[in-house]
Amino acid sequence: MERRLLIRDVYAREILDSRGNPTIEAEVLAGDDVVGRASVPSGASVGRYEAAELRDEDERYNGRGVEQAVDNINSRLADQVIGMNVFCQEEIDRALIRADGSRDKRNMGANALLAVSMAAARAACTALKLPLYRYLGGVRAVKMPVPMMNILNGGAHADNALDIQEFMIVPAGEKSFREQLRMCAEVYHSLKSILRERGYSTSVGDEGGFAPDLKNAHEALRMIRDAAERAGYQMGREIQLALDVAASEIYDPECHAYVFRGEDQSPPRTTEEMIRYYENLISEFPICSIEDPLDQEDWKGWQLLTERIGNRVQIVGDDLFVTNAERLKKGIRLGAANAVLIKVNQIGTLTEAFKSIKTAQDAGYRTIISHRSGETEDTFIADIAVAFNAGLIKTGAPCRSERVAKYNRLLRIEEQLGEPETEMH
Ligand code: 2PG
Ligand code: MG
Repeated sequence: MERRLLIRDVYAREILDSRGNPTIEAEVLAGDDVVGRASVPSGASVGRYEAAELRDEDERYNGRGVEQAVDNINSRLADQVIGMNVFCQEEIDRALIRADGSRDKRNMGANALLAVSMAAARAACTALKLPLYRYLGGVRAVKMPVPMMNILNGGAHADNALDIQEFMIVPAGEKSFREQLRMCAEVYHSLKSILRERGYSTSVGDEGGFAPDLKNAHEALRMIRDAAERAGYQMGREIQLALDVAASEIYDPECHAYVFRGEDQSPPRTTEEMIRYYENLISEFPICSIEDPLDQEDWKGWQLLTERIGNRVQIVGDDLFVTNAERLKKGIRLGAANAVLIKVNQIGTLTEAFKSIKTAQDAGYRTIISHRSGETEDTFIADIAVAFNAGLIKTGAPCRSERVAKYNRLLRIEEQLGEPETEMH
């Protein structure tokens, strides 16, 4: 017989995220006394095709308040899901999508839908006395993700002149998550001393990585290479590099070119020149992954880039796919990218995000579960990464508690799993 526990109440409130902007926290009450709570993150470099966040756009919080979205939960969405079985995640998500009725969830707000979707899953796993990853992934949840740790911030996440948004380190080889985390944190600390010695600022950006005023990507990558070596690691063999270019942010549709504003001497680059730029970068540095190397509309460019370097480097679609299974299917058909970034708030419900993970895995695309630059203390994504054997997680530097909370959650999960498999690079 199917197990049933009915949703009795739903309540949402406005809280703050790690940038001091409002976001939503929701609670779902199932049965008499089971409460699941979850909060939603928010991005700064937002893809054009993401589901729509509802913001009040009034005088509170510079227009970023979420009172309307909170209200939508407490009245309209609550009405829809009260009385539903909390273990039927798909049905709950379908009801939320129906209640919104728009293509991009602008009516109720994707932030409102997601808060309820996540809080329902939390209530369900709490009722079953299961960890969230076990509830979501069942007996197949066995693999710890490898961290892609963003230790140097630029672009929309920092006030420096670096055009590339994220410079990440990725531990290579078969090691426990605990070991991988230690390696990354050690490199992070040695990067801090190197920056200090060379007279650069060691203040941090939105994701906890340093945000020094470096000239360009080469300088940033050299600095990280020095840091890894000083920490005692062999660059390329033990630690690899990864980039999130967030290229839609630097693409100028008027001149059909990419403008590197921080590099005063560099003329705008065409798609072909960008591809050559990446070919040079990967021949100089052990870069294993490049996210959003080109604009979110440039499908042809993505195809060409994947053809040219996709056999050597992981090419990750973030703004390109926006965790949307339909866009991802198009990419798979075209051979654009070979990996997808999964951000639950880009699509607005858990069921849809899980569908994108499955679509990617069925097609042999890699999956990276990702935070947003605006986060909360909620560690939900750590559990998603394990539940779906995603292989990789992107959740910032080992600094700022909203980032570290996810790493610490993974340390606990690893203990519970005993001797889990890890992804090899
Ligand atoms: C990204 C993310 C997270 P944001 O571009 O991958 O690192 O940034 O949340 O600002 O979109
Ligand atoms: Mg990105």
